[in-house]
Amino acid sequence: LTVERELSEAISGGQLQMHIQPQVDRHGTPVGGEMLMRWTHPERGPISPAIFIPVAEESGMILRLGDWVMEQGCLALLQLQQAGWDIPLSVNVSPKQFRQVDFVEKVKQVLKNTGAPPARLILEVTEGLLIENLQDTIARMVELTKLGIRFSIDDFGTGYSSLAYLKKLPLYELKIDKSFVQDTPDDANDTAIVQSILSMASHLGLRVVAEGVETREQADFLIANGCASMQGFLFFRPMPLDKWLALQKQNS
Ligand code: G
Ligand code: G
Ligand code: MN
Ligand code: NA
Repeated sequence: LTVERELSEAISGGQLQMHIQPQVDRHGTPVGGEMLMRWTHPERGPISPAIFIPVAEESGMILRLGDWVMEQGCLALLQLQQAGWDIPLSVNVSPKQFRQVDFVEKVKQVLKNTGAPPARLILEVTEGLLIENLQDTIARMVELTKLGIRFSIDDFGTGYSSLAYLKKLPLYELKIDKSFVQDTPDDANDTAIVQSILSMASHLGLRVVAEGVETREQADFLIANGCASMQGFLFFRPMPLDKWLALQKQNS
């Protein structure tokens, strides 16, 4: 309950911030970005979303956080567009958030209120979403896809769901989890797993983003195996949107 109250204060007290982590293509050119939540507690300092998201998910606070994140994502998308950056932005959606009865309606509403372009919005969902109520999940995804929104499977390969969903869902992208990328190209098993994901995605017509790319060797390996996009500390760390916009201005 304490965390719940603290998170509630965090939202109203401006302690939460959205950062952007740019994604790059094989040439290092930014082609998109993921919005990541950051919480700076007035006394305790920065608290990782890896800690507070699961708590928020457990307590139901994720619904309020999720609404806020979706709105911030749409506002960021608008800001990027206005700065001449017509690139897609990815927003994380937690399973509980997606399963709200009025989720589709809420997304439509925030798009309408902000005027953000739905065709530039990518929603990242995890495999955990796909374990229950698959028919309902498909129906919602189809409805949102009709608006132009695209779907990405985050942390691909770490969940417990079957591969059958890959042909049932209207997907645009897979994100290879950083735990697989981390030990490439040295670890033979991880190398084989990453190559297999890239090959399968290519045959299924899905875009792939590799996450957690930290070394040049990892990037070269991914590029050599046809990975279209990469995200990781080698290229950019998550940063405030303003910082990113200023960087772009400088380089243009
Ligand atoms: O940014 P970082 O790597 O510390 O994030 C840790 C975890 O928190 C990741 O699993 C990430 O997906 C999750 N996360 C970060 N921002 C958000 C968000 O806005 N919404 C949701 N649902 N999860 C987020
Ligand atoms: O689960 P999700 O993919 O949404 O979370 C992305 C998380 O990965 C974010 O918390 C982000 O801060 C983190 N991250 C991004 N790039 C790197 C990286 O190169 N190395 C590591 N270890 N983490 C990264
Ligand atoms: Mn993500
Ligand atoms: Na991930």
